[in-house]
Amino acid sequence: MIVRRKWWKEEVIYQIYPRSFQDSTGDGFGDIQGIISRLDYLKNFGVDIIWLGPVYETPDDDNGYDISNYREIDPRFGTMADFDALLKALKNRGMKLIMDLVVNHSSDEHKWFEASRQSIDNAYRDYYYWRPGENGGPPNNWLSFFGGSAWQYDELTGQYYLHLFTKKQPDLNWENPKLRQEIYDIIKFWLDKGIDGFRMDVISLISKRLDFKDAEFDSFGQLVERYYANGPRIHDFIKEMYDEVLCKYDIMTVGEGPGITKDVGLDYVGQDRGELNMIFHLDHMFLGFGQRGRFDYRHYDWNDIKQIFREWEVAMGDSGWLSVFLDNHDFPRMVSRFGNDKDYRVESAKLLAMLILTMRGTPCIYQGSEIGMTNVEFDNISEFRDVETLNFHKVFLDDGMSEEAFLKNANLYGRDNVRTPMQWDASSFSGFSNSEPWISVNPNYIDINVENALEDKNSIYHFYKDLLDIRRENKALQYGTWSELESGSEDVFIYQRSLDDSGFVIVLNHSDNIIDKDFTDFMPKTLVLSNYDRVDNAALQAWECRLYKNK
Ligand code: ISL
Repeated sequence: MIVRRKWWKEEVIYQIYPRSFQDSTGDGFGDIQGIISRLDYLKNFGVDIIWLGPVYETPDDDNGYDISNYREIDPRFGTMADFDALLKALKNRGMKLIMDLVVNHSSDEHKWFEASRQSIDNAYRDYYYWRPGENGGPPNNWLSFFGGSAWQYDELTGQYYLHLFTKKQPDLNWENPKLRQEIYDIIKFWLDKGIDGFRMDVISLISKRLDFKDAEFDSFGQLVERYYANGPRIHDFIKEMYDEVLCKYDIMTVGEGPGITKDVGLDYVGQDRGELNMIFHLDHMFLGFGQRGRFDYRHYDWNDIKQIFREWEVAMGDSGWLSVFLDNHDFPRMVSRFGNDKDYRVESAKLLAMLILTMRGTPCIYQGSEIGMTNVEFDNISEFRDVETLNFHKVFLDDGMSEEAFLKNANLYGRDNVRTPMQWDASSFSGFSNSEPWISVNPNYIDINVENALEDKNSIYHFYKDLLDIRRENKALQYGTWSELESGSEDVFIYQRSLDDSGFVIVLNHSDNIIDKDFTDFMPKTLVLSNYDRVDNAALQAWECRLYKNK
């Protein structure tokens, strides 16, 4: 099979987390005008597609992933005129915009839900999942992603509603055709404005197993995979959305979702299925999650990471497509998690950059990773903002975990690690804002910031920029086949990308160890890029990465 050529396979995505990117009004909260003021930075960096996190009207229980009006911009981010200006400013620069589509659930303050809860026979009742209790408790034993039961009792009608996330995020009932039409209209509204596609939040969860049987599971991950994800009508719904609206535009879609395993991945993105263009699978993101999730750490190592990359490569074959990423707004900073942010921050951040920009798939770079931003360390629970961390703080402490142990886990794996303000310069509040931000700036902003990175020719930023240039100019890095080469060392990952007679070999020493081994005899001649000034053919330095080209 020939891999089809598409613009979204050739370009690179940059994820903006709006509240933490740039504040323009001085309220400590990032906004759309702030983003506009930084577009030249992004254009010059060399990314093509901006993924804008949710900026819709929201009560903000889960940082905008709880939407109360899908056709309005939340005033904290600006106005619709600001949004239109952003879109125009991007187009003027030859860049594209994709938005978050959050339609597994709405906010409980959405007018649909407000009507739905009024009475059992309300016209909107069936837009959500309402069920009577069982034996004086919730309808079944399902758990919410953010702690506690997935059902909330509502006194008004004496029934429970389903919420896989917080109780302020009731799940929408996709079985209802009227609801589906409303969603397609919302999609049309934004596409008609000229946006270039969507990142679809937890799209794997929109079809429910309607018997709502009690679940049997050993871990939260298993509960999601067996009972929440890939429900019986998932592909009917996605296909219908494609046929009714998506197929009419030249856009890209990327589906996010827990429970999209390598065995079912192609069902979402096989090139002739008429569903989605690519997925963000989360297998590598869930590494380290124990039975009870992210605050219950379980050991893993680089062999697990590599195995996931290999397996997905095979699973996608020539028909499917992935977006390749190592962090986003839900998981720790990649250099802190997969690199060594203490002794080899610069080297390991560059190695991780080389990995995401040379694997097969559309790379997605999360804001700040291009300057090697790290996890933050908070000493007190009052400094955390994320509803997931705050809810689980209560759950784990009630179950006997110590405050200290919980904080350790939250600092390791909590989502606030990636949500601290963008570090632009060494001025107060890191140039993000001129007043106290909604979440503290990471104190390392004095050293780690964009201004320093732009000045230093050896910075992580410039390394990314070089990789972006190389990827843009070489079709082999976009469409080339992927195959692994035997490295003979468990600390070294070697693979090649080939297209026609052009090819690259990538060598990554993902460890603190020096590897005394000569890899050059089976390497192509030209070393294109490395993260060390001097390359020693007889050894690989700690976190050394090299990109060779055959011509
Ligand atoms: O972060 C997680 C919980 O531990 C993930 O499982 C996460 O919930 C999952 O990746 C889905 O994330 C998306 O939907 C959530 C929202 O909180 C996340 O920010 C979003 O990316 C609910 O809308």
